[in-house]
Amino acid sequence: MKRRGAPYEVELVERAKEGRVPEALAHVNPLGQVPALTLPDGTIMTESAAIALYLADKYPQAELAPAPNAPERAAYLRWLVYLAANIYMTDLRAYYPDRYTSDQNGGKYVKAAALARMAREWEVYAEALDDKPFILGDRMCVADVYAAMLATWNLDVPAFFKKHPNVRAMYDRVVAHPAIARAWGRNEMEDWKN
Ligand SMILES: N[C@@H](CCC(=O)N[C@@H](CS)C(=O)NCC(=O)O)C(=O)O
Repeated sequence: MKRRGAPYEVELVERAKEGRVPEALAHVNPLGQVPALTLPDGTIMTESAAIALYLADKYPQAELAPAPNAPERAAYLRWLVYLAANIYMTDLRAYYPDRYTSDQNGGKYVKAAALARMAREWEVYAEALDDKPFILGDRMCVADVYAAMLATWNLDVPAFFKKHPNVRAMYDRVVAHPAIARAWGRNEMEDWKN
């Protein structure tokens, strides 16, 4: 049988307290953010989208990315970066609004604007997904895994899935993948099954 998995170790870290980087993370990511990946030669990678792109290319046998010359490659890069550069960043403004204003009372406005923006960004993604099983068509790629993760960060996930049943259907397909199910389980991700 073709070996798809690659060995890895998971290290869980404490969440950062506002303004304080947890010690375990300080030498790995000066911003105190997860995820971070340490490669066998000690190289440290941060930035979730870069890590996803790197791993998918490094382990092509997992078939989680179209090959560099495949016609779907442009859409693959576009949507993965779209998620990381837009929805993820808007999520951060919704979750950490006070970081994005120097006005003591400004957080609630940052959050409200972030939620409106996020709704629009998801509409664009849902429209691109359309009635396809995954963003590129029939085959899952790491952009789908990334989108499924971000879907669970909506403040009201059931309402979000109700509004975007096609994103929900994609989410269900992603979490049915055995490796994703394992990771979701380890992270104690809530089960959004009906
Ligand atoms: N651009 C980074 C953002 C990472 C990020 O914001 N991670 C959050 C968890 S979702 C975090 O560690 N937050 C703690 C903090 O910023 O203090 C990436 O894509 O990896």
